[in-house]
Amino acid sequence: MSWREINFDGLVGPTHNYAGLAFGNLASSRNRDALSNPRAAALEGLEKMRLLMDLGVPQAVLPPLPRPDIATLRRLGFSGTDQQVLDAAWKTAPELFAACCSASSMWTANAATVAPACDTLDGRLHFTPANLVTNFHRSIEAPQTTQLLRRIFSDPNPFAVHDPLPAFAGFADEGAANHMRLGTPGEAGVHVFVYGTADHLQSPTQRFPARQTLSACQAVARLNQLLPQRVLYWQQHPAAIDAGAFHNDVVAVSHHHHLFCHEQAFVDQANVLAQLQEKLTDQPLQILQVKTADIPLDLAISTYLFNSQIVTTGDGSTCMILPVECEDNAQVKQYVMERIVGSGFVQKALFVDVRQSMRNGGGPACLRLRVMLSEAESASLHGRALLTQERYCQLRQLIENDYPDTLHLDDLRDLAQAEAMMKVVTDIRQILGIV
Ligand code: SUG
Repeated sequence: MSWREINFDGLVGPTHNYAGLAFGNLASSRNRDALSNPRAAALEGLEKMRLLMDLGVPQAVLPPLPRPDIATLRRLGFSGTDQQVLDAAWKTAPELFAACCSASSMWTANAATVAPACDTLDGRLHFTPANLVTNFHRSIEAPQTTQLLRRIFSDPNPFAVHDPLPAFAGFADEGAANHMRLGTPGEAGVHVFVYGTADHLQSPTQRFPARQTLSACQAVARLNQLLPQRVLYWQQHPAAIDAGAFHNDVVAVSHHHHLFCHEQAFVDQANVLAQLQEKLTDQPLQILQVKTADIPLDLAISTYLFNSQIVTTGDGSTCMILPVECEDNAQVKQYVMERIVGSGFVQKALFVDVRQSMRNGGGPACLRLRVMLSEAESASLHGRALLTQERYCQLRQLIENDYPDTLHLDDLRDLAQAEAMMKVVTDIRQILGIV
C-alpha cells in the first residue's frame, strides 16, 4: 500500500485583514490597522499550492470559513436585523466585530492534530480539531472547522473526526502547529507534542502567553488513539515564546526523518532529542539545530526561517519551501544555502512570497495541515479538495473576479459587502464540491 502526505492549505478568505488580534504574535501586533489586500493574499497562497502541486507533492485546498460571523455576534447579544447587528458591534465593541470578521482559518496548521491510520490503535485516521481558546477570533473557528473536516472526511470507516477539547484554558489546544510526526509514511511513527505550559494558571513565560497546555496534548494523544510508548511530550522553551514564537512551528519543523529546529526551541533540548533518537529506530534521524550564534531567535522569528515546509517531491528528493523573507535577509539566505542545502540536509530550497499572510504571523507552514493518507483513504475523500490544474484555474479566476483588492475592516459594516464576502465562500465551496 502506498502512502502520501497531502498538504491541505487554507485558501485565504476574502475578509483577510490586519486587526492586531493575536497578542504574542509580533507581526499581528505590528501590522494592526494596516490596509490589507485580500486578492493578493489569496493569490499568494494559491501560487504556493500550485508550486507544490508542480513539484509532485499532493496538494489539497480547504475553503475559508464564512465571515463576518453574524451568528457569533448574535450569541454575544447583538440583535435586530443583520445590518443592525453589524452596526451595533462596530460602534460598541469594535474588537468583537474584528474577531468575527477575521480570515484566520487560513492557518490550517491550527485546524486540528492529525494521526495517520498507520499509527492508531483502531487503524483509522484521526483528527482532533483545535479549540483555539487562547484567542477569541480563533476559538470561533473550532466548531466550523470540525464541521468542514467531517464533511471532507465523512466516511466513518477510515476516518474519525473528534470534537475539539472542552473550551477551558487548561485544555488550550492549537493543533498541528504544536505537533510533529516523525517516521516513515505507512509505518508506526513517533508523535512529538510540544506544550507551552504544564499549568495554565502559572505560565513559565514572562511576556507572552503559552498557548498550548500539557493536559491538552495528553487528551489529544488519547483521542487520536496513539500508542503511549510512541508519544513524547516536550516543553517549548519559554524564551522562544517570549521572543514571539507563539507556536512550535515558528522554531521547529519536521518531515519523515528530518528535524530542523533552533537550539532554543525546547526545554532540556539535548535530552529530549536523544529520547526521540532512541524511539525512532528504523532509520537515522537527521537533526539540524541552528545555533543562536548563527541565527538568533529574534532573526529566526522575523524571517520565519523555521516556518518552512520540508517536502518530498515527485522525484523523491527533499526540498525546503521557505518564506521569501529568508531570501531577503543576507545572513539567513547564506545560512540556508551553505548549511541547509550545502550540507545536504535537503537537496533544494525554494522561496515563496506569502507576505500578506506573513504580516499576520502566518508563514508557509502555518498555511497547511499535513494529512498522511493511504491510497484507499485518498479515494474516500468527499468532494474535490485535491488541487488539479483545472481547479487551480477555477479558483484563480474566482479570486481575480470576486475578491476585494484592498480591505479595511469598516468596509464590512455594510451588509451588502458582508454578504458579498459570504457568497464568495459559498462559491469556493461549490468549486471544491464541499456543499
Ligand atoms: O493565531 N494570526 C495567527 C497566525 C497563526 C499562525 N499559525 C501557525 N504558526 N501555525 C495567530 O496568531 C492574526 C490576526 C489579526 O491580527 O488580524 C492571527 O490570528
